[in-house]
Amino acid sequence: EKEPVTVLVTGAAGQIGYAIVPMIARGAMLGPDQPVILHMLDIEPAAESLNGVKMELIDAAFPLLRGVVATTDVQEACKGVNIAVMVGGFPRKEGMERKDVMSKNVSIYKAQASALEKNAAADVKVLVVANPANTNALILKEFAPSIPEKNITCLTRLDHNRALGQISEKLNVHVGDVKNVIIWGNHSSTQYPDVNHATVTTSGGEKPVRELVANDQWLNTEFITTVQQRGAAIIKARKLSSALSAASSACDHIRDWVLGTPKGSWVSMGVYSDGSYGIQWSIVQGLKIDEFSRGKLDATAQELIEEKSLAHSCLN
Ligand code: NAX
Repeated sequence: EKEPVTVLVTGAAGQIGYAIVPMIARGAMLGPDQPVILHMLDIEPAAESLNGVKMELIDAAFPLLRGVVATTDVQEACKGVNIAVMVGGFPRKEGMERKDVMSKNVSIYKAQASALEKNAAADVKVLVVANPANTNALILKEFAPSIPEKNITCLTRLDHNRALGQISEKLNVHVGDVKNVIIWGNHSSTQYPDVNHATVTTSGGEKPVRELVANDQWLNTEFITTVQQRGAAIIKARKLSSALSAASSACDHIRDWVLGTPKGSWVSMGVYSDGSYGIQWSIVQGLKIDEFSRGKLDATAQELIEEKSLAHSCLN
């Protein structure tokens, strides 16, 4: 039998936390034969509720679950962690300036970076979910210099999956037959969901999405804005932000990172872009970028650069 893998979920008493811990305990993240130990972190005001989640995990009697730690101590939470899913953060509340939210999250991610660096396994794989996800991941990287930067990523898989879902609905094909969409840039409304390389597996072989949709107007406007604004649409409908889809996509992200993607297919992850290749994931090279795409890529890149300088100004 395999040795258990220790998975940390921060913000585990929150919505996404509540949705993701049973997925992890059932093997949706690391496979049906991989035992896991769950570490759940939240803050003091949520301690009782966090303990309730632990009680439910015990009650669900998951055979793969070999231990549960529920704590408000970040050092204890990070001890021996192999996979860290960072969901905890300070949400933007009505009337708050972007800079205020940034400042709160920058200090959380700075502190948690040090705790991970000190206590986690040397090869810990980190996935940041909490917003601003890309910038929180950048701060985490800067304050955990001993963790390889290839091991620090953020979630853009939800946007990727949303794009697959929209194509599948539009063409009335199975979502599992759609692949190779790309999400470029920030996990925000400037992100660019790109279908220029996406395909659908049909009985007649693999066909480009652009050919099957045969409606560039829809692909270049409504499709893009639907994916960009999907988070807001969920909030409007549910009065709560995406949780089950975020949790499921976070499991997909880690699963494909640890176990790999099938030959000929790729997925979207927020990664530190240094242009180089590595052993775990690699950036797909050589894709043709047309002028329309170029403009969208530049806009979202510009936003990330602005966020980075805002985050750094919060550190002073
Ligand atoms: P909730 O507010 O339900 O849960 C957040 C939890 O984090 C709370 O229990 C809170 O007590 C805890 N927390 C706050 N500060 C903490 C700290 N310093 N250490 C540990 N825990 C702390 O939010 P939820 O809906 O679960 O969303 C969590 C985060 O995911 C938010 O930042 C949200 O914006 C972000 N999202 C990111 C997505 C992505 O695709 N990257 C999509 C979904 C989601 O909106």
